[in-house]
Amino acid sequence: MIPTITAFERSPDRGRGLARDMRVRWALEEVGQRYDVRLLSFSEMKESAHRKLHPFGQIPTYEERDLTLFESGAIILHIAEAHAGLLPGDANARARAIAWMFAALNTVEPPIVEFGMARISERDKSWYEERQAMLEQRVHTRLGELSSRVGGADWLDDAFSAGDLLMVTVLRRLDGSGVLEKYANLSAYVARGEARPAYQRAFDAQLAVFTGKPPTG
Ligand code: GTB
Repeated sequence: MIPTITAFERSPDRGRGLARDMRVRWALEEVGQRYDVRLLSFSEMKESAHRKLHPFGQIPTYEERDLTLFESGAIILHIAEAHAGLLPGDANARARAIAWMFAALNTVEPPIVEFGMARISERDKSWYEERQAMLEQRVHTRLGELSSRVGGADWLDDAFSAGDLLMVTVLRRLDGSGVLEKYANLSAYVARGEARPAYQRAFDAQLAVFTGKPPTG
């Protein structure tokens, strides 16, 4: 059975692949699993039919047979456990890859999201500049630490894993801020993720929702 995910009918990112359905699409492409997408308006996301799937009225969700999931991290862990390709076979390497999934979502994503949200919604506040400098510094702290760990490696822990998939999508949230560019190895790391054929297919599919034209690939 083909799983169904949900995504924005009109993503505010205008097809830049920054909404969290992108990471689920990418994971499904990496493991070669076809999927259907149900597009939702902002009002449909808050209706009771969707809240039965997602208690917070958000995207993405994932439906497969009698299983319904929300939270992009949980969805990707499920996909990675159900298929080969996103988690190593060795038990210790697998545990480390899962640790990187949590690190991406719990340690790196929060300061990046806070920084990005402030840029969108707090620009008119008298304290904007002062707070933004503090939020940017928090992002730099995390990126500096991550950059030191990644060093010259291709991926976070040996082979590409679901940890890399999540970390790349999290770092992409800095798109347009000029912050990631200060870390050459992290910029190269994100570019390596974006160059993967599965990433490209996922990106084209979400872009097609915005342009209204079918993916070319
Ligand atoms: N922790 C949850 C998860 O990982 O699945 C968070 C889910 C979430 O934040 N979903 C967002 C949503 O549904 C879309 S991805 N928001 C609507 C709402 O809460 O009412 C966040 C997002 C939105 C837009 C951009 N953008 O335009 O660049 C980027 C990311």
